[in-house]
Amino acid sequence: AANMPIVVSTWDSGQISNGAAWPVLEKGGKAIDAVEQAAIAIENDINCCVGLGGNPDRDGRVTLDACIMDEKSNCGSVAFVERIKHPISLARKIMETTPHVFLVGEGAQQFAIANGFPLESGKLSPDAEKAYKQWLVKSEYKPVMNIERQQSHPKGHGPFAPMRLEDGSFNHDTMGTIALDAKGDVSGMCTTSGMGFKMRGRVGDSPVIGAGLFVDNEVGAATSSGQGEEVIRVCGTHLVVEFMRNGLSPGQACKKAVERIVKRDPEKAKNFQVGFIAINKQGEVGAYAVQKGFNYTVTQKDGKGKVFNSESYF
Ligand code: SD4
Repeated sequence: AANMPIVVSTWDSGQISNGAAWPVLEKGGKAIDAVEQAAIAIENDINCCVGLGGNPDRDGRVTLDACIMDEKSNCGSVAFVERIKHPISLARKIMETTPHVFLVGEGAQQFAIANGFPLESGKLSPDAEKAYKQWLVKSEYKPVMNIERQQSHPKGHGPFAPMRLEDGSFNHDTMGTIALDAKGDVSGMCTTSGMGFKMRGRVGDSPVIGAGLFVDNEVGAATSSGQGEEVIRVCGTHLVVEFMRNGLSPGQACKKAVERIVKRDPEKAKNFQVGFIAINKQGEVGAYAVQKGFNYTVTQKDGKGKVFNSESYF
């Protein structure tokens, strides 16, 4: 029998998002509602990499990317959206009330306001303010490739620099959540403030259907974290789901997708991180990453989130 309901999120901060998703799933609720709650919880949390408290772009402005996808392949995305607290709910609103999938920037914000989403202040969180000031000191404002290549994430995140906490550690990253509900339906979400100190207007994989998130209710779902450009190139999560369709387990599928990414430029791959997580319709879970340090959180049965370390290529 299938192992359901079950919810899986990227990183150990998946405890927060799974913790909000589980009560929905436990009551027999829908996966799409569970993943939206997962996103809302992590967007409310003040951290480096998701929501309005996240790290800003080089101009000092926080710009958010998010997407959501349900069991009928309905999907909604927002990118480069400012001053809206819950981009995931905005993505869902686009999915449910417009003929479109993707709204960006000012247009996305305008749609949000028209639909009653409050316009937030745009002020950086104290941690993000500090991180931005630090970044300004060390970093020349020169929008060239790889300017960030000066500090690498202890978790193997790669050349971009997430925010350092008081104790010297880093808090978490892009949150992707995929869930299988009691009825056997799959949905997913992905939400992020993107790479810290990115070029203004830069959009990563997270809001791109088939890159940061893909759901196919015949097969399963996958989501990703890490250097978005590398994921977009191979339509990473779509690739993972197609590998599962062809018979691979979630873990094998994630591994094959990572190998595809590394193969393109093995030297370059030594210096970036990409991690995938996936579930199939049986409720089996898998993950794989380019670098060590990627982890993910699984919640099922007893409702307690369990953190697993992903295997990696290097
Ligand atoms: C991006 N994939 O914007 C995101 C960043 C990320 O953990 O995953 N950070 O490319």
